[in-house]
Amino acid sequence: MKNIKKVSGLALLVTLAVTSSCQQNAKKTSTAEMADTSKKAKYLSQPLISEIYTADPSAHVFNGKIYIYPSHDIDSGIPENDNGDHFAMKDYHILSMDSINGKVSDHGVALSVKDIPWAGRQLWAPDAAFKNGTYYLYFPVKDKQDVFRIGVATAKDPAGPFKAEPKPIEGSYSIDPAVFTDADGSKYMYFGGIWGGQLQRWNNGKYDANGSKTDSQKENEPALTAKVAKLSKDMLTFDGAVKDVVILDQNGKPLLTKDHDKRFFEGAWMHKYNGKYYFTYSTGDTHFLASAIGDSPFGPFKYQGTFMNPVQGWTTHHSIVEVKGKWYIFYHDTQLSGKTHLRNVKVTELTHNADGTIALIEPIKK
Ligand code: FUB
Repeated sequence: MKNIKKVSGLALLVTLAVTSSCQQNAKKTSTAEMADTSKKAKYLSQPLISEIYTADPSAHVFNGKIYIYPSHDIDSGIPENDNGDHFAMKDYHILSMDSINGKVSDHGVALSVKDIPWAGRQLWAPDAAFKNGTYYLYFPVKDKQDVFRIGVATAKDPAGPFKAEPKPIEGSYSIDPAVFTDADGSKYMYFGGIWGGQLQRWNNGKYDANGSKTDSQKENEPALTAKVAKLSKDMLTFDGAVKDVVILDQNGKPLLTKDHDKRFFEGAWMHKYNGKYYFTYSTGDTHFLASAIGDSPFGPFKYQGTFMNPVQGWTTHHSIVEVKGKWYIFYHDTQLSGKTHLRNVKVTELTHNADGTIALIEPIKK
């Protein structure tokens, strides 16, 4: 009995000790959880995946499923600069979801820089399109002379793997291709980006390797702008000339370089709503997403204002897609890493106002 009592006493002590330490742990855990929850609560939406870093999400519905074509961010150790050298991505992973809030699948490597015969470095923001049983992945990458060009790769499955064509698309340059399919099946590619995207170094189809690193020299001139080209029936070439995407202000005058919080920087996208063409883009160094509306895929487009305020991170890059009668915007921020070059993709609903403008999205709750 004595022994039993002793053991019971010891057991009681151990139980008390364990209980109190458990309570402390429980307390700690719940505090940590609360902190985590409150951090999460400040964001409008949560990262779609956290196993790899992803950015620049171009979303499409293929065969009733949502496919996302993002950049795959990696930590290359290259210091940050205005050329964007720190964005040293080497491959693409394609993501898919059965529904907007559904499970996200990562389909693994769909295309690697080492398998693109003409490529040098930096696989940046891609997009995809479908025609006659083939999926086309359009991607910007620097060639072996360190000049951004746009390439195309094909696959029979929307998730790849994709096989790259031996050469870049003739007449293509700069970054961020976005392919829009109109109601009649015609396809148009919007592309271009200033600063690290090199658009300011192109003049009349010629590249100046010693050209400016930014657009800031021409403050009172019409701003540099995105380019648009119709895609040929073969989806591998441009059909006709590359044109400027002209964005006019409320007085019908082109936006100027000094309109830093309005002018095109990079990340073009096109969607059609109620018969109008919505050209949307990033203002880059001022960190907004802006929209301009036109009556033709070639424009001109009338500037409407900004519709997304700055995200956490240097800037965002988006796509807009209709899924089962609702509109969504896919975008990225740096919630997971807190680092400019290690981003994560997200999605949230997008609303068109009664007057046709896009309702303002606040990615960080106030
Ligand atoms: O991901 C690299 C570059 O950053 C993209 O091409 C730009 O749009 C910006 O998101």
